[in-house]
Amino acid sequence: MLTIYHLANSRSERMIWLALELGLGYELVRFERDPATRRAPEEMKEIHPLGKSPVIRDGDMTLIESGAIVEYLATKYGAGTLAPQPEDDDYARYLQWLHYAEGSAMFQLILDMFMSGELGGDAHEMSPRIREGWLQTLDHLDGELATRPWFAGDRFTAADVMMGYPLVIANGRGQLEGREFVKAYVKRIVERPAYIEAQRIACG
Ligand SMILES: N[C@@H](CCC(=O)N[C@@H](CS)C(=O)NCC(=O)O)C(=O)O
Repeated sequence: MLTIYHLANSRSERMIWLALELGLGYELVRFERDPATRRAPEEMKEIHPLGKSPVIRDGDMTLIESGAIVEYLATKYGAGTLAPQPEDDDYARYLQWLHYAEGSAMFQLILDMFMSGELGGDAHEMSPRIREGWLQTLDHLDGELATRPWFAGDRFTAADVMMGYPLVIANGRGQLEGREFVKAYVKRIVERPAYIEAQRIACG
């Protein structure tokens, strides 16, 4: 049995979304953030010592880190539907964007949020430089999505579950204005039935 440990307003939304895209059965265990600090509650450390979200359990195996979890579920349970195989033309691009999402995009986005003071405290003197780098990334992604509808190619893959998350947040921050291809991509993401249902479950 698959268990998804879900922390409110966090990356574990992706796991619920992916499970729905794949038609996987799962048990959901919810955690609320500490109201004072907005951090994960201490009980999450009983699931995994790092106490971060997302975490899944599949049988007696516990797995952390969004990219690894998404790759694991899509490869093990997707029967090739959302995970291109090495012989497929879109395989290399699939892997690139699946890993870019946390390794680069989320890293820049979170840094921009912290440095700008959006999450509390004063803006840091490095904030304009961080913001410039993140906006340049969004420009690059806009150019990529000008050539194809989904990150790997013509079909929606698990790489879009990874990349969709930071781009929906960027849209909510008003950072997609003038970046019409990314904006249209986010519209395609948020109109997917599995995405809509995942949001309902994650926020419920
Ligand atoms: N790169 C990691 C990031 C994990 C992470 O920082 N998760 C955040 C939620 S989005 C978290 O658990 N924050 C609560 C805390 O640090 O107390 C992943 O994608 O799994």
